[in-house]
Amino acid sequence: VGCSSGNSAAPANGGSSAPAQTPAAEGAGGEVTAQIGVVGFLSGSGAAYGEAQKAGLELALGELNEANKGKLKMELKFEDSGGEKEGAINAVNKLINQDNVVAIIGPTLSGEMFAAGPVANEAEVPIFGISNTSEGINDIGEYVFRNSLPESIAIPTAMKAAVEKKGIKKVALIYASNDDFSVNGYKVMKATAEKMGLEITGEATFSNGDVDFSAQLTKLKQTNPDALLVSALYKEGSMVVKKARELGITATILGGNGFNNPKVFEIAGPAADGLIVATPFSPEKQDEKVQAFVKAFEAKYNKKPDQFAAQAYDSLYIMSQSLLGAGKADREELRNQLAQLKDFTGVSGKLSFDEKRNPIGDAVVVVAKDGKFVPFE
Ligand code: 1QQ
Repeated sequence: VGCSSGNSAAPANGGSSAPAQTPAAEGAGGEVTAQIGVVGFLSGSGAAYGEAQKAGLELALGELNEANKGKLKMELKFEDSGGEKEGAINAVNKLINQDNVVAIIGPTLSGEMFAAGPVANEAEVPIFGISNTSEGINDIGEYVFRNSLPESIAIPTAMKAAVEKKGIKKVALIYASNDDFSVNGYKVMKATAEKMGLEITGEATFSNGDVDFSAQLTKLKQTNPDALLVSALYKEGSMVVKKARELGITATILGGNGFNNPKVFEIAGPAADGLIVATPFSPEKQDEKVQAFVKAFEAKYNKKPDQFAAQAYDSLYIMSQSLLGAGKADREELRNQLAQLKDFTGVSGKLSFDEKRNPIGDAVVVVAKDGKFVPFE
């Protein structure tokens, strides 16, 4: 890269027999300082995801640094990926090679993790997804973790609930074909529909960045589905929902994780009403921990947290617990501690990892009503 910092990064693939670097030193009085990098979709069409994640992380950081005084001080270094694979790769490289972080949280999109995860994994730096819901994320390697509930769990939960309560028999699908997350969500929707014996009346695609969905939706309307399954990020997804209603599509609309952000109501307006989504987090949940989080979040930001803020918040608690377990800011120790995580209970529910470090957890099904998501019952 032409730039040599005093403190070189971990070897790219274990070629050297030198002991692993300790990215942050133990400070006076035994307090461990840990620099953690964050890669977020902080600008561009999905910036509300990154903003929610940043808010959740900063809230947790304040609470944890207070609680861990004298033992552990975490510092967050935010990098904006712009939602692009290239941006995510550059951010990960910078955090590892220049900032010498002990671990990375993010990036936001599955596609970004597929691109940047291998870079961190090769460098043996733990990388922790907080919103990557696609299949195959953990297959990148041993240093890759996530607490985000995969769509393969969330979507079937939502589809089963919707089919049961709405008597759905025929479905049409529409998705963004140039986004890894949206494509994966579509595959899960289709496989679930087939497994449930639903008839698929039609399929259509669009690209992220598109603003006109009339041709696709007009075609799908003619196939007369009982439900429209939408796999997209919030911007395009919300425009699809709005257009579908404008075109007189009355079918139940069901979406994936991309819809778990309040921007949906801003963009789709009243057309969002009735939209069904599965999420591991609901601010309405009558649970002490959840309500304490919602209250603290509202006090700091003057709005309710969404799913992205919740999983971000939980991730720093997991980092804190694992760093305290490691007793030092060491990448390999931290990785081992993360891998051992069992039965962590956060605001987005109970979390443990399967043998491939995939999160195991439950989804709740929510429905949009008057500008917010409420339990679907
Ligand atoms: C993924 C997602 C997106 C909705 C994150 C914003 O779940 O990319 O996996």
